[in-house]
Amino acid sequence: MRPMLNTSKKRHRLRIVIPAYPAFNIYSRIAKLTTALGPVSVASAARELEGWDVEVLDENNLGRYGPRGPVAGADHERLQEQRPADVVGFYGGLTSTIPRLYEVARFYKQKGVPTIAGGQHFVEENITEALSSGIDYVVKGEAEETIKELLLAVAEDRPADEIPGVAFLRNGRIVSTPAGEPITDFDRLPLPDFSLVRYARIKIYPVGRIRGCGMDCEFCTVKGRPRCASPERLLEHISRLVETVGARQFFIVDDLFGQQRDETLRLCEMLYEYQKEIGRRLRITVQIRLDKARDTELLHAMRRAGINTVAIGFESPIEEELRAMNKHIRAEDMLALVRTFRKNGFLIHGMFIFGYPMDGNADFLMPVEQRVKHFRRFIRKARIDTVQVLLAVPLPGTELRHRLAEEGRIYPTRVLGWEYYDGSFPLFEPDAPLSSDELQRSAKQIMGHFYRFRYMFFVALNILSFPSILFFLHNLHEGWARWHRSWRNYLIRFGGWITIRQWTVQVDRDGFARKLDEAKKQVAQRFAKGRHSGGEMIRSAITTVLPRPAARTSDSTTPDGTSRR
Ligand code: B12
Ligand code: SF4
Repeated sequence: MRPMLNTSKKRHRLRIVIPAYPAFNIYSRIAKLTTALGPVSVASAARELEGWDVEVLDENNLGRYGPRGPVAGADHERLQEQRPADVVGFYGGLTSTIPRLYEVARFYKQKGVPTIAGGQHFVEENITEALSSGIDYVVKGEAEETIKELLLAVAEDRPADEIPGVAFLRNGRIVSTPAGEPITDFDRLPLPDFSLVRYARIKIYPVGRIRGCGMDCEFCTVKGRPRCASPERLLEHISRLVETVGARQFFIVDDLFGQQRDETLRLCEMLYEYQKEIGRRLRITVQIRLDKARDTELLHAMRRAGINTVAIGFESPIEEELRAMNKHIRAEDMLALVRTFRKNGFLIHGMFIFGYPMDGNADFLMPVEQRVKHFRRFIRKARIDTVQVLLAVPLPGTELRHRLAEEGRIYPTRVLGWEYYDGSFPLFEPDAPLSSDELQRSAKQIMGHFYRFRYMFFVALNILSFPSILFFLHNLHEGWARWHRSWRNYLIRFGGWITIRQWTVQVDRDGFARKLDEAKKQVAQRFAKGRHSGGEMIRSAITTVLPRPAARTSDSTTPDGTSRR
């Protein structure tokens, strides 16, 4: 039976839920200061439909008034009493939040509310799982157009067969329609409206201009030819946020800033002129490839535009690993390139992957201690301001996941569920001579060396040394910039130490070590049975494993926010 709406109502309400992170992790703090752009874009498009009210509920950012559950997430029971939703959408952009997403979806489905999910987790191989976990419709890919057609179909009790890029069940069988064309004319879409995110207190606004990335890194889910909106549209979005809600900080979420070079230069100039006009500096973060350091004109334009932080995926200082990732950069060039960013005054956030798995045929053996040394030496020499060292995540839909599954190395998701897919946990059998415990310990060790308690004293010393900026009387701006950079970095490094401690306590409590042992045992048994040949192995690791809620959601929360642990 098709899920139906109450047709006697004059207006309907769509609520889009951004599910809570499964546990405290290094992004938990930032999640309280921002929100996700994708669901806001979808909500803004849906609001154009006549007769629909739309809201977004970010469980990671409930602000002061959000109805919290006793432990984490929102209290959906209360929300449904106060302001019943007629359809509920779910943001499945982060695989680690999927168990929570399914729990909340089941809650709404039990109440007879139709549920729709979208986001990067929902690739073909996960559709069966979604449709048996409380989701009525899965939207594959971009949803600004699809959501409107789907809501109309649900409201009019029409089948969704004609709508491109959706999947649903009919008589127990999956109907999956072919994907629609990727969006290229962004001017047709409304600007994402963050006022739809009820309760959230947003300090860092995610905005974007380009979707897709021309590169092809093995571990990444972002694929496809880049498609660009105009610089005018992005400036309009930024200026609207500055002028209506006093926004000052922005994260341009484009995966590779600087694509479409001439238009990027034009955007930078427009941003510069705008800030001059309003007499305020904005703080903008972008994600960029290291090799853009070779483009001096671009770097200058970026600085003038108020881009003060660059997030760079260095991934690894080890040549063989870069090759396996398909990263198209040479380890020996990396130090010189990162120094160029630094010299140009950018704050640098370095993103690394520790212990990247080689192709089965690769003949590369490096002991863990040596790897740690490589990483530490590189981070020190590059003088990166902040770092994240994560483990490789075999994300659904990536070549990495397919390769590892084919080699029979992925730990079963029944034991180590999606909630562990946030980069902090080993999720597959690593290359010899590494072990998964070592891998996790070593990544933490590199982070632990960077973020230390002693930086608290450095913060204090830094405050005392403030008058030293007078040595820069000839250039007070430069003096202030230097002082501020070290003060900020020490503070973050001390804060990072607290984060790592909190994370460690939580992981110990969760009993991850026990689950990891079980997962390793199961992979070893598979090998012993010789089941790792070809297709069968791929199926057992990739294809949807129908969820068993109790095992899956052991460390997440119930829809009313109470802990299951
Ligand atoms: C900004 C960002 C972050 C931010 C905020 C994340 C957030 N969104 O809440 C921060 C810095 C916190 C972050 C952290 C991490 N991130 Co991140 N991040 C991004 C980034 C760069 C941009 C997201 C974005 O705004 N996209 C633009 C919007 C318009 O696209 P979209 O979100 O896909 O939305 C469209 C559709 O998906 C769909 N849709 C979206 N919502 C909904 C809702 C409904 C109801 C429907 C029907 C459809 C729908 O329609 C939208 C519009 O067309 C993406 C890369 C990317 N290009 O998407 C990675 C990405 C989302 N991150 C990723 C990852 C892996 C991580 C980390 C684990 C770190 C890491 N190892 O890289 C952590 C996760 C922390 C955790 N708790 O698990 C992966 C996620 C893949 C996955 N399956 O999980 C991505 C895709 C990048 C990648 N390398 O592949 N990230
Ligand atoms: S990791 Fe970055 S550069 Fe590589 S494919 Fe993904 S978005 Fe593009």
